[in-house]
Amino acid sequence: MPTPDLSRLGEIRSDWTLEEARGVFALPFNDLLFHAQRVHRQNFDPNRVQVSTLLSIKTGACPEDCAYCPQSVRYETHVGREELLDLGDVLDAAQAARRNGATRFCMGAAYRNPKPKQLEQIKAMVREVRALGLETCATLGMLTPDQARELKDAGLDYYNHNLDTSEAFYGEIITTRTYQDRLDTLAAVRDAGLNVCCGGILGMGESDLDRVQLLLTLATLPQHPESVPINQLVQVEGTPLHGLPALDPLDLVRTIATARLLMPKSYVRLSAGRTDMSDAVQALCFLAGANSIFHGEKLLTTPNPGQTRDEELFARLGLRPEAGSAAPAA
Ligand code: SAM
Ligand code: DTB
Ligand code: SF4
Repeated sequence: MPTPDLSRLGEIRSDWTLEEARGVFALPFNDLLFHAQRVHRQNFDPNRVQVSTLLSIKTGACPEDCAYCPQSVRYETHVGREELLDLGDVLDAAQAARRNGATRFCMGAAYRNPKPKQLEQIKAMVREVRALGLETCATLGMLTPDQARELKDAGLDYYNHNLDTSEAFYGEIITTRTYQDRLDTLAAVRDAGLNVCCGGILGMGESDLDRVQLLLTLATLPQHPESVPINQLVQVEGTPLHGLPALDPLDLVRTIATARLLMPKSYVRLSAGRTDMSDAVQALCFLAGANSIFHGEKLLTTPNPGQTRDEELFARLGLRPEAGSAAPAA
């Protein structure tokens, strides 16, 4: 594997080649972490972590067949079918998130794509959550350009839509929508002026090359996503991916460091899977350039470490939550 030009690490580029990205990923571990931390410090306060809270506003019975997902209607899991939450319940959760120090509130729905009536209800949620002084994020499946613009007009700050893995491995995981469908939604979101949150999942049986190719696809978009969630697969009984060998934590760290180097100014979120990670692994992820997490007891339908464990982790590492950028409530 040729060594990449180390003097160029830190540049914001959308013209990375596969050879270069593979070279970064394959650097000796200490070199990789050194450069990732160096570039991280050029762009961010190394001791600040952005904190978001997730709420599942529509749970279960999703028509898609994503092999990792407990919410697919095709798999028998602990997740039942629920209706779209009422505005009042969403606002209660948003207020609690704000009290607990979150600066961004992300609303997730188990949809293939939102229908017009659902979008109207969700726009009202976005408006009201933003009025609380929280940044808003939504993940609702595929969007048309018009829907993306409507959400932007309602005050949405971020839209999360993951590529999940490389184009080559994608067909092993999802058959009900294409990689191009996902790229089209990302383009609609970007064109509407929304911030893009896009990443993937590790531990689904993908190779190192798949990991590099996912990051390369993200890093060669016309503009890097502002936020790149790296999820470790949460294995849920009843889903096809339950029972796979556990991810090697050093592969997770390596992937995060590569994301930091390919997309120096993007927030890299250590997303799902933290309940299965030791403090030491999470510390290495932060050293590698991760600077955002979800906090709270629950992700969408699976457990997350919770307030106490995260406060202890932050105290042990001298980390502090980042202040929010949304306008305070009038
Ligand atoms: N239904 C919408 C969609 O798929 O775009 C939005 C919600 S979906 C649950 C959001 C993301 O959560 C997925 O793209 C996937 O990356 C992640 N995810 C879902 N189940 C997961 C699991 N078991 N482990 C890790 N990440 C998971
Ligand atoms: C993302 O990349 N990870 C979050 C968020 N975006 C929506 C979701 C993780 C879901 C984990 C499985 C669950 O709790 O259902
Ligand atoms: Fe549905 Fe999203 Fe789960 Fe796929 S990841 S099954 S689209 S909720």
